[in-house]
Amino acid sequence: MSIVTKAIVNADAEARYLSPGELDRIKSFVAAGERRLRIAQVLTDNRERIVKQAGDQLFQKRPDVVSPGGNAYGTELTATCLRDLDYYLRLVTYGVVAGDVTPIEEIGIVGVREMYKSLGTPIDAVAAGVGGLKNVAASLLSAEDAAEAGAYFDYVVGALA
Ligand SMILES: CCC1=C(C)/C(=C/C2=NC(=C\c3[nH]c(/C=C4\NC(=O)[C@H](C)[C@H]4CC)c(C)c3CCC(=O)O)/C(CCC(=O)O)=C2C)NC1=O
Repeated sequence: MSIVTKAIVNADAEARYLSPGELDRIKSFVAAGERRLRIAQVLTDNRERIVKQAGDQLFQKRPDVVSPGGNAYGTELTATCLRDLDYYLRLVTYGVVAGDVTPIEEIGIVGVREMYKSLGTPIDAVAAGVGGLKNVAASLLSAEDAAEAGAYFDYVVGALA
């Protein structure tokens, strides 16, 4: 949910107009809109490269996951692992655009620990992979934009840690 939707839901629950504070927050949200869209555009345009480089970094750091017996061993499972990284990059673009982590949480965090546990996927390695996405993405963004995007990657890393 974006902060606009949230403010409206809250105000309507009390059948009232948006408060000055809510209008102020919406004003800054709108003012920063161009920046958020620019960030989402860069991440979207470079998604293949970001995922590929983050995957390479992860498999260097954690060779166990792509070694025999590893959860991502073999062409097919390695591709599934990279697909998961791509999922998280996509969810980060949703968060950036919404200015809110709720879409990331609802789509990609709720229930994910249990899921990875049942798949035998080392969740700390998934978190490390998302940390890699953050670093590669940062290299494509200005420092200010990287900091903004970084908050959403950090949210995912924290939720998986
Ligand atoms: C958009 C929200 C969303 C997420 C997050 C998601 C994750 C997700 N990852 C899965 C599998 C998997 N995920 C991985 C990922 C990895 N293994 C490792 O060792 C690495 C650390 C890591 C890559 C970074 C692997 C290898 C599988 C397949 C496991 C198997 O089939 O044995 C599966 C099981 C079904 C399938 O194979 O597609 C799901 C549902 N699906 C979704 O719809």
